[in-house]
Amino acid sequence: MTEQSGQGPALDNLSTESRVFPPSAAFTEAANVGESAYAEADADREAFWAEQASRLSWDTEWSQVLDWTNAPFAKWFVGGRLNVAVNCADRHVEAGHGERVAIHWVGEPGDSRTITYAELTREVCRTANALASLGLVAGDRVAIQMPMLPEAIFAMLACARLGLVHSVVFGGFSSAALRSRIDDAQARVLITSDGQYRRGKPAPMKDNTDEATAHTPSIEHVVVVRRTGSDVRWTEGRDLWWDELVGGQSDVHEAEAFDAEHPLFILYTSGTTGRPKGIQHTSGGYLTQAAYTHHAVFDLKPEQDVYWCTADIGWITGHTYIVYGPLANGATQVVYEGTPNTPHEGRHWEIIQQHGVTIYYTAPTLIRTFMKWGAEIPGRYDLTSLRVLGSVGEPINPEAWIWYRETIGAGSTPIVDTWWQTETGAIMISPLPGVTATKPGSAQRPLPGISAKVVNDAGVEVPHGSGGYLVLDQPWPSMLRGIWGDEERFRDTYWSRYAEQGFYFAGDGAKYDADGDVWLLGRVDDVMNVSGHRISTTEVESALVSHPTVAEAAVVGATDATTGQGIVAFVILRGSATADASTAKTLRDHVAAEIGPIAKPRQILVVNELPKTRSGKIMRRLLRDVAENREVGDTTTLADSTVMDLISSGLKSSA
Ligand code: 6R9
Repeated sequence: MTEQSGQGPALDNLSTESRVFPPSAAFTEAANVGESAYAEADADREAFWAEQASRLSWDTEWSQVLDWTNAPFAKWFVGGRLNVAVNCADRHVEAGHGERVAIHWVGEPGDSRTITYAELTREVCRTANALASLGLVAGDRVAIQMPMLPEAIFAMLACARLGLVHSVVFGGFSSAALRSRIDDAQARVLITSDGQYRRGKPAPMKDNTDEATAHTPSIEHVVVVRRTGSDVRWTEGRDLWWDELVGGQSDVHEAEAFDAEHPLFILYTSGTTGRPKGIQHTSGGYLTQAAYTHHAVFDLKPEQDVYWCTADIGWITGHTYIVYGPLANGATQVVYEGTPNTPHEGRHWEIIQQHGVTIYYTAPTLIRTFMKWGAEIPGRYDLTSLRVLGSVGEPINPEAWIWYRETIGAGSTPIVDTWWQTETGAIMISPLPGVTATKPGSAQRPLPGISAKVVNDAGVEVPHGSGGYLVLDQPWPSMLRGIWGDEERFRDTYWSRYAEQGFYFAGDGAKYDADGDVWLLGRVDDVMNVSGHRISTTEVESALVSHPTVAEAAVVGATDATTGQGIVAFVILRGSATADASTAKTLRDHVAAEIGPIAKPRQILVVNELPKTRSGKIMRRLLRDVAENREVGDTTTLADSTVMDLISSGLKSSA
């Protein structure tokens, strides 16, 4: 493989990892999905997905499973019609499970709420009636910026029920980030809350959305959930309290069926340029793969399991594995509002003990944080209910994987390391807990019905034992249907690299081990992965240069023991500006205000020069060497080969 320009962490220990953990005979015996699923799907992929689509309730059967004639724009379950919200709520009540708990909601301050499928259905109907009363019609966009409250889930499902397209914006994103997302999607309504509980304290939320909506003419109404009771500014006529708007509505709503390809949501994610991409997902295929993967990968038994995914609904993991997958499957799940160390570092284990959680799905960055806090903390709780553990968001290092299995999983629970993306909509590569002999650090094998390959620059599959780029060589039901308003960018980003072969380019480096299992090696583009959050280097660079003292900036993701990668910024100040003790803090705060606190650089280094190629491209690879305290690599393509010496010596003298 040619040199990677990428940000991928060097997972050196991966190449020597050889431990294997097969499932117990008892687990295999009772598992939802067995080995035969792979062969069945390989024999007839479309028939396999048609069978999975039959888990859902359709108003009209499809006439064709897949139409790929207009590739890369797929149509799945052509002509089929369904209502996504009915599939996630009403139908479970109709099947006699109205009293089953859908959501054990746990508030950060200790309050809680138990919501059955019958109540969920009524709440979604009320919310749908409320949104319809605002004049919203199928196809309109609704922005949602909210903490992890039940109302966020009601709002998403109410949109789905009405055929409205939701765009959930992570609660930690700044007003500027929210504003650009609202503008791009031309959202008519924004749903938010007065505030949120964060680390034991109420924090404002509506202040942030007010700053955004001061400049978003498309927004007609802002619907505000009361959470913290804090004071908010109020725009008469535009702003509406949720309880007043929704509270008085009927809890009956006749749902209309929508086409399988009706848009369900847009979710913005970072790309290699400063402008986030609005990833578009549709209804029938997305829900089919969300439900199937949740059933297969987590071995969900809706009658017995208590499932908990710790993601935020602002990310794709929250969309697919809190809202759509689990609720389509009639699961009982925990939804937790707050941070893992409020009021103490055992909060997650306390919740698992209290609710008897059986399936726990989290991110490597959090596992590493738990490791830092110490094994004695989970040791104080009864975690014996756990039977499947999941990981998502970034490659998991074998050390964290083993700790997770030993300390949280009593040395016996299968771990499913799930590789997927906002764009793929649902899990693509993962062990199956009743089938796969798992290997710490490897996502291993594409799921039944999914095809992925590791290829070289020419698009030729690499032999076992070698590395290259991960591609998806067959369409899949929950694949993105485009980038909102930008067809060209969709083709360019994902389909141009291997246009001849028609492969989807995932942007990740990967390798096969000797057995042909897949190991993910991190991004190969200028996208960083900080605590499982995708942030583009360009995005942070443009935030930095928007500060009046900054002339130029280069940002790299440096390996970080806890967050996977940490953001390190190299900045050149403008002529008149001089660096002093407060420079780094000022710039870090500026980035937080421009993008959000998650994008704050871990380190800001003021330099006089940046390493560039003759064509003017910043050589981030060299800056990463500096950021990771390594010997600086090959500098022969630099326009000025002395630049790195200047940077390195400048940093040493200022350290
Ligand atoms: C679901 C989600 C996608 C990027 C992806 C890859 C990284 C996610 C991973 C993983 C290795 C895993 N990634 N899961 N890398 N092993 N199990 O995280 O979506 O936020 O769009 O990020 O995350 O680099 O390309 P998204």
